[in-house]
Amino acid sequence: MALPQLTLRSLKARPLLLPLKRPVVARIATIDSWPIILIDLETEEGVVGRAYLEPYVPKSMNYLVPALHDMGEMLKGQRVAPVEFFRAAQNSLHFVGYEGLAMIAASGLDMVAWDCLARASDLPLCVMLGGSVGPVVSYNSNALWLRSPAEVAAEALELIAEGDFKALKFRMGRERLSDDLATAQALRDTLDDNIELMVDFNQGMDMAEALSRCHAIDDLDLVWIEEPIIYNDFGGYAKLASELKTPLQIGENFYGVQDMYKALDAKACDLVMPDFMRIGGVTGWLQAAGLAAAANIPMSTHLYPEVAAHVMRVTRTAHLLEWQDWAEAVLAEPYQVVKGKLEIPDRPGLGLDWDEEAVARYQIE
Ligand code: SMN
Ligand code: MG
Repeated sequence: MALPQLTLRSLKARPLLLPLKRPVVARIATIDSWPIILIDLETEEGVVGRAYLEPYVPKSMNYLVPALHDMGEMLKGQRVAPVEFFRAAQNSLHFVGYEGLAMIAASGLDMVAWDCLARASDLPLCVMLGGSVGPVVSYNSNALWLRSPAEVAAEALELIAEGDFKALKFRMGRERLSDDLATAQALRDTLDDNIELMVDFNQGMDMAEALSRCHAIDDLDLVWIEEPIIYNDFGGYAKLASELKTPLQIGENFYGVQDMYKALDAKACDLVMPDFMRIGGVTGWLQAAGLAAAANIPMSTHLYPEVAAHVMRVTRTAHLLEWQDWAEAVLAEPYQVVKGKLEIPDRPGLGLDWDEEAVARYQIE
């Protein structure tokens, strides 16, 4: 069988705004609709790669869509090679910085190129990466924002029922510590004893408050405490990590594998959870997975559950996949969760196809 040779013909990026069933309410932001950029990479050979970006801030799509189109133009006529595409995209924006929007666009390009290659090879991405199709242990992160203890407890039962989940993440950072503690108590009172809980502070505190709040929840038997302070204060995180018994989790705001290296070097965390649009797509993830393996640090995922499922199958220290169904409204065949595990469909690539009727409804330009 001939190896697939694929030539980039065009890259199409479409901005959408999807409704969120349960708005994101965190200490630093409220988000009530979810921006998604659908990326289609067309090849001369007829294979079309598909991936998406979810950049939180609707207006960021005004900058990311042209950046993606520009990258497509730059690589027109070239052989589809995700690692080389990622590097070319980064190099092309080197002088305005590797991080931020430049990294997010390059990560989107990377994910769609990997999908394209795997589709052309007729292999699920995880198989192409050297793994196998199978279930991936997940937690449900669809909700449990800063609402009242009773509302959070009721929502938790709904989330468990969405896929027989064994783990949930809830958010802290309410005005008063007593309300955060009451929420944790309401969850323990409501849920079965075997349900594991994580807490995310979404960077909402300064160091003084973080020290006192994290100590106050250090005996709650949490799987982790996530992002109590601003994401890039690795010195602050190192202090917290050295004081707390509960594992400290960061990583959704690592911009590239270098950030993760610096965090590990600073002993800023016990666990890592890179996000695909910031770590550098599949290529960046694989590099980060090598670092995590070398440091023996458990690695969880952030958003992008479909991409996450594939790479977790080849991640040496794979821990927990963060399940969110926020792109589901435009997916032709959403992934399924069974017994708390995300099932990878036996389809080529990432197996993502768009429901074009829904896309037409939610596209914003
Ligand atoms: C989060 C914050 C904002 C949007 C999506 C997700 C959160 C998480 O930090 O870890 O789920
Ligand atoms: Mg988080």
